[in-house]
Amino acid sequence: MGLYRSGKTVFLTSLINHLQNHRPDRFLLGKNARLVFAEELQPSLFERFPYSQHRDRLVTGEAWPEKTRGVYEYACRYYRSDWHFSRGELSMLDFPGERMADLMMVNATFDQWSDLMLSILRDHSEYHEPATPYLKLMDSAAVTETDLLDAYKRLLVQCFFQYRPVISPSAILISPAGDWHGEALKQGGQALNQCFCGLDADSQFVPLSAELRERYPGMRHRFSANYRNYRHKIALPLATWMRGCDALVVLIDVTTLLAGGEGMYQGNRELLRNLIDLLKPGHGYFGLTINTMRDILDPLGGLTRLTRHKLWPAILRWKNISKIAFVATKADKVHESDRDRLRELTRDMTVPIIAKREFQAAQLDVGYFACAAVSSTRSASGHQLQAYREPGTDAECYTPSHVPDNWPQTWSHGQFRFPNVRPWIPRLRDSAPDHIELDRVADFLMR
Ligand SMILES: Nc1nc2c(ncn2[C@@H]2O[C@H](COP(=O)(O)OP(=O)(O)OP(=O)(O)O)[C@@H](O)[C@H]2O)c(=O)[nH]1
Ligand SMILES: [Mg+2]
Repeated sequence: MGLYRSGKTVFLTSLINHLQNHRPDRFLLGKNARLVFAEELQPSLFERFPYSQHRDRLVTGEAWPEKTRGVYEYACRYYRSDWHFSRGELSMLDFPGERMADLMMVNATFDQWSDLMLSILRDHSEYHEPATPYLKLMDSAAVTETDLLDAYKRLLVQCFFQYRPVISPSAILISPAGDWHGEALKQGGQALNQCFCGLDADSQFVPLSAELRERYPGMRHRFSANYRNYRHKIALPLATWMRGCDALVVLIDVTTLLAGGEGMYQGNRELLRNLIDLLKPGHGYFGLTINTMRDILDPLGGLTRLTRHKLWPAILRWKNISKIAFVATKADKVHESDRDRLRELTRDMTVPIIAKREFQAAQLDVGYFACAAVSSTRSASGHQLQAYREPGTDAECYTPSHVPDNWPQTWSHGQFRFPNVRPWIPRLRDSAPDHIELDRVADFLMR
């Protein structure tokens, strides 16, 4: 998982390219194991991930993949030279990063979601400025549904302009049918009239304070019903899939967080904290910790306890997220001498979020990586990077910012610069791109 533009689609495309055409000298797995790709499998729940389309666009258009607008799954079967009696099956998901904000709906009723959204808007300084008109409107003597919808839409659009990630319902940016409104919103004009806070124009909802919920029970009732439909259609399928995963890869674009300023960092971290709380990595169904599971399943007397245990049907279906990889993406946008720092910043940002879970669940493996799925620069002397231009022309040279040792106490938008570059990828489809540490991430996940 990762926010919009964090690099999910590029990550998956490059990973699939390497798995389908594995070369141990370029993609190290285990102790030099060879992976043999057997076949692509039918996705279980979502549409098929358009791998070839993304791979071709990288080469022929020399352009990065288009923004993802739907939920896509890629599944395959493979063999490994260091496994003699088994084969592996891998299933991975790609989705629009904007949908991450809706995952907060998963365990919440409309009232609870309202309280959570309003507490983020009130208590987190990075939302104060865009949220003030909406919060003031809720405190006024009389409000109408239209006024609230209008003000909340404007608040979400301001958050989008200021790169704040908690924009929910995300349908305001990507409709349930997959129409991306971001570009039109940037142009201004009438675009906002075509964007809805819900499944469609007649099914909208916005968070209501406890006081408004009491004062306007009709409004609360309508919004609750619209919220439930939205949650069911948009948030639940994604969350259910994620909760059934063995491993979670959290992509964090540290270069963009540095370039975007401290508000962007804080917003991202808060959202990540909420999502980790929701997915409860290291816990099985019903929130049992792995320690409890192990105790119940202990071979000395565990079986007796298991048969007596009320939850045994659930335990037999037990699945949980037992690995998390926190991955700083686009590591090729920083000079090679700075890449360890990129990994350390990712660690500093996420350790406080995951530490409690690691402590409670003895079998939660956490890894930290600085990775580029399609490494598109070459580091040169004098802290310079060479970026790919066109075949036959000289590579362009530029100097990116230095990555700091620690997250600064305060920093502003534009203080750090890590320019975007074009993808540098072999034209031959079965030749996978250069990468940085993508194999380490894969090895961690597929071990
Ligand atoms: N230099 C470099 N840039 C990358 C890499 N991966 C992603 N990018 C840049 O990041 C942008 C976004 O990458 P995507 O993979 O489309 O991001 P996403 O997380 O799928 O975004 P959404 O579909 O909006 O959720 C790309 O258009 C590139 O500009 C990488 O490995 N190296
Ligand atoms: Mg994408």
